[in-house]
Amino acid sequence: MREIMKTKLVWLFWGALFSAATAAAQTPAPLLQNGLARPGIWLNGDWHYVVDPYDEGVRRRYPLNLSPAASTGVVEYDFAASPTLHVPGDWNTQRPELLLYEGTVWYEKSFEYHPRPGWRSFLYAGAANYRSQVWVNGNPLCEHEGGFTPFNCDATSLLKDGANFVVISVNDTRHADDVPALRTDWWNYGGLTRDVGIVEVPDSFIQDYSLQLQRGTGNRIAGWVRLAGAPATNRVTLDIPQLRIHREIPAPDGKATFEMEAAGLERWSPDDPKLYDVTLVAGNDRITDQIGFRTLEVRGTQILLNGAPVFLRGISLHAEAPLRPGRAHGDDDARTSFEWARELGCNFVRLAHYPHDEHTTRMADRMGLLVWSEIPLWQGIAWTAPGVSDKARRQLEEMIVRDHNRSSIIFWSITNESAKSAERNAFLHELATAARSLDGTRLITAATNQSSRPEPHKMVIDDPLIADLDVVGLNEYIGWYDGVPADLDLTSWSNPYDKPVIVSEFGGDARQGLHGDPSQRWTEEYQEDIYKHQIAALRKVAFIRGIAPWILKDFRSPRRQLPSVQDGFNRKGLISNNGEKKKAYFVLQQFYREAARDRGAATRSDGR
Ligand code: GCB
Repeated sequence: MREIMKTKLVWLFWGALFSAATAAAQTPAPLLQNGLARPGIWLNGDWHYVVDPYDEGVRRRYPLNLSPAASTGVVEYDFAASPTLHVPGDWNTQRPELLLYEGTVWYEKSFEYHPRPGWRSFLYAGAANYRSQVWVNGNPLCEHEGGFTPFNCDATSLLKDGANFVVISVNDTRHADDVPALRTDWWNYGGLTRDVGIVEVPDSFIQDYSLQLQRGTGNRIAGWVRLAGAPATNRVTLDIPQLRIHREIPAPDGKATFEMEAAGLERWSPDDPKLYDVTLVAGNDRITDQIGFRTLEVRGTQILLNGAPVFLRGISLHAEAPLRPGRAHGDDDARTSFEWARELGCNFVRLAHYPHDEHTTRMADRMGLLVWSEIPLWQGIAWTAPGVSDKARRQLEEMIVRDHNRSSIIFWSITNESAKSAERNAFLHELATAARSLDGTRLITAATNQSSRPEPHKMVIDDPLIADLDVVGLNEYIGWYDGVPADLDLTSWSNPYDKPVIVSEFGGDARQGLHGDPSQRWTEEYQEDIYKHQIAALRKVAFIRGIAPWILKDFRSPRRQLPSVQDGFNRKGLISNNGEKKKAYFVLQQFYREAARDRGAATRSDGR
């Protein structure tokens, strides 16, 4: 009896100590620019996991990764004997019993590691949906919220030479005051959905940098480099060998700023996605990136890319893996989806409804696709609930910091289809201001579905949010949720704002292989008919600068349950979830061929 009491006391003691340590978990360190290209080790591969629907893992000391055989007390878990999940990857599509699971899953990885003396080691995660907590060798390291952006935490003091282990709990429970909120139209794929690894930098290191063409010039490169860590150096070397640029730049107080003539510079464009190798050296730190240079501006209702008007031949995409079920990640998924988009004739992709992974935006740079990137501030946000604006702001910042050197990205989008209200307008005004102060060089947009109808077939774009935007994204579903395709022939459109408009969504569902009369919903012919009418109607609207129909591929959505038609998928894809093209794909392809022949500058012949 006394022995049992003693054991209980020891466990209580450890429990209290452990909870105190857990409470000490930190917010992540500032994001390292270009973490994917840093030295270190990837921890991708098989991780042991334990499902924890009752959220008992902390109390049961999962972070300590105890071995039941070697422990004196009762230990009711054993990572080493548990099954594995592949990282990166969602848990839903790896185990049938987890398809609909929403809650906590604990991941564990044991590995050999040899820290470099005088260097720092950051635990990096490309994304963990939605909340995650990280422990290294049983010690709390950091926690992160937001399912689509990367984070890194300084683990130098916790990693040992030799055997190490990392435990990460990931919880994807939805809450009304999260971003996104309770309801979306996509699958809530949980887990460590993107790369996880250890990224190494010297004690004094390059934290972040920005290089792009100076506003108003076509060949002057301007930028900055920010240093962090031990203040060992006060200079930065910049090399762009192909432009014969080699500069030593002073970095007083850890920041170097520069601008320089770049004679002979070839500008990045979808037709010629030229990237330059850029190398930065500061003390012992050295990083190389591939960066393109282009100009971007708005003039009235025109968007100018490298000084010339551009028409955006777009398509919307979810980060849904193209050729297998589940969340997309990595170069291969990005390449396949973008090859489909290119074959369709696109020069533009709307990456909906959250930041896609860094492999995707880097692939867009390489393949020459212009990008709309957005945060998941989708319908139904609790605008006034405490903490929501901080959550949105953090995701916006993480998206912009990660990708502010990607020449492909032209739009930061701050919301999708949020209903008008004074609270929403104030919230989004702050967010647009924040986006501009983080990156004053790209255009701020949002997708609105708020139009008014003074007469049945008169559509007037009407949303106070537009005052804060550079470019208007307009979602409309005439022919699907709203009337029938022939209504498009009668619709007149008006834009009271002197700003470019992109039709950021239109479309309708079709089950691939289901054929019938064009009047029969869910058939390929009905969807094809919507596209024919949409294109004919939009050709006539002078202020439209591009379209991004909804959507490239069918995607999983829990609210799409019509048997034999939807079966858990939103069927608005131009390509089925098995990779087969539907008839509407070819209608859009034909339109894009014609638009590209006009050099993409116009949908009509009046020089718009
Ligand atoms: C929309 C949303 C998008 C949905 C789509 C649909 O307006 O922006 O997220 O998936 O409609 O299919 O209903």
